[in-house]
Amino acid sequence: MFYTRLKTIRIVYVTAGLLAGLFLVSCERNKSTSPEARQRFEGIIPKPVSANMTGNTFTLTEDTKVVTSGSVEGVDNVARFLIDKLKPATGFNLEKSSDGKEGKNSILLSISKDAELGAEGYELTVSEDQIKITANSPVGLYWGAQTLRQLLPAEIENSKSAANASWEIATGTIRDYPRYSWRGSMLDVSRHFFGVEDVKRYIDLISLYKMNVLHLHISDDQGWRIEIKSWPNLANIGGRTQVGGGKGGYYTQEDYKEIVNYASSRHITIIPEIDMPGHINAALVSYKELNPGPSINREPASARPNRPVAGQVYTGTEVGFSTLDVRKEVTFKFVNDVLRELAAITPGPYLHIGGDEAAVTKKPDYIAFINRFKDIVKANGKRMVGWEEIAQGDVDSTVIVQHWHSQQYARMAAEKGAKLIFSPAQKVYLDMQYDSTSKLGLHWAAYIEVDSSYMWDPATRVDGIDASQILGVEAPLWSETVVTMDDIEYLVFPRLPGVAEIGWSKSDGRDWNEYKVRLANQAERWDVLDIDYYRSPKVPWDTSVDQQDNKKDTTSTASK
Ligand code: NGO
Repeated sequence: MFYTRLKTIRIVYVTAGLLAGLFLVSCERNKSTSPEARQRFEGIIPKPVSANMTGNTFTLTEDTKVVTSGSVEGVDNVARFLIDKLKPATGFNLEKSSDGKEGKNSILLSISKDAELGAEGYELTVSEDQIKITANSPVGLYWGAQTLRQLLPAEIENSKSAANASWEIATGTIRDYPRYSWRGSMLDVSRHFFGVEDVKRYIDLISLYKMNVLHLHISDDQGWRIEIKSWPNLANIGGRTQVGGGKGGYYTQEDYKEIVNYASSRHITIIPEIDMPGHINAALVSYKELNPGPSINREPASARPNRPVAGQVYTGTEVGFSTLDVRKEVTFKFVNDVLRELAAITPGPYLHIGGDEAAVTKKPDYIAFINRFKDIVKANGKRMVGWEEIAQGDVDSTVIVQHWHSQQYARMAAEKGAKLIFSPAQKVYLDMQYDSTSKLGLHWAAYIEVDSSYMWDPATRVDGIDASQILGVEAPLWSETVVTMDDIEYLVFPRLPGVAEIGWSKSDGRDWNEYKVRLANQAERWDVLDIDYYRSPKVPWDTSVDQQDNKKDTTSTASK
């Protein structure tokens, strides 16, 4: 009797214990979405096509596995990228498996067929015990992985030491694909030189916002920045200095290949620009025979004492004083050799020939130049890209014209059937000052605050251009006033994520007042990434849940 009662009590206890345990387990599994995880899910930049939360939480742990399925080349690289990105901050060395099994506590990457997602889109589904990213291609999976980064707490960006955070992600589904195929930025490494490590950091920063093009402006009046083996003085002499007279520098072809490979691992295409026939002084300094004959040098230098003299080392910032000579055959030997060597180390399909501000090139000569450049680029198996002035030449649907200043040239390019990319200086020149007090930058086009750089649309910017001719957007950073990586970051952030959103997200419903809150929430990520951003008064920086809860000191800036 006594024994039976004891047994009953024990059964009751055990059952109660089991039930309590089950309850706890189910509570843990059904942990509702925290305000922070919700804010991250709703705050993704660029804004996804659709994002719906289901109210629970997935927690990344050291036992989470990254699983790939299918044998498409490149999927494994995305898995590796994700594991490497998550490791420093979490301290987890996540196991990778390629058996495609959708186990519990896993991140599954798989290739699917989903026409709506197109070449770069992805679907990301988060449930309590699994994350699944599907896409038609590795690049789509990669953008899905970038979204996943933004869904995790900002501390995930700590690349130096393990951070103390609970790695929670809101459950739900995101379906996403870009509006434009060309979403880029340009870095001017000629006016001031930036080395390989700086360029890699720049690649990582633009990639976080799903940009897929990096245009490198590698030659200008002040400096030639790429080794050309058949014309060695270009780099050896032409690369010796920069604006302000600093020591300059150049990329060896091996350096350049390293940049190209790094970019390609981030699904970014490098577009090299040799600016011709103007902006060519560094080459004229390197090889005297490239200097124009007497018919071009119309004015003696004494007639314009304050203007730079072509053919002499130049460390100022004036433009439009140098040109190649269309009548010299050596000019075309030079152009052929340079573009041939560059094409050979550039896997991307484009070569940019510049073409802007050739103020001392006679118009018929200019047109003859552009037409010959086009043939040379084509003969090297590439597509020609050039600044909008090239619309004066025989541009056709194989040519890409980069609009920066003149609506007339943009329309001329469109009428001739060319494709266009949009870099309107008044909106997306990242070298423009934010306002008259900005510590860096120029203002010839405009002062561009963050709201202004976000509030425009490529489809309506220039009348009379068919939407099908617009490939996308590119935000250039010219470096006349930009000397260090911190300088780059100050001008680029917080404007660049907005340009990325203009390129990626649909325009319906795009609204500054909604966007500025998402932008503000990125700031804690930038702090962890050590980005020296400009704390614009237009952005409500203290809207993050964390900052509201803890009443953090919002007066301290991110300045290093
Ligand atoms: C212009 C000019 C560049 C300057 C830049 C400064 C173009 C296409 N050409 O843009 O040489 O560096 O402005 O904002």
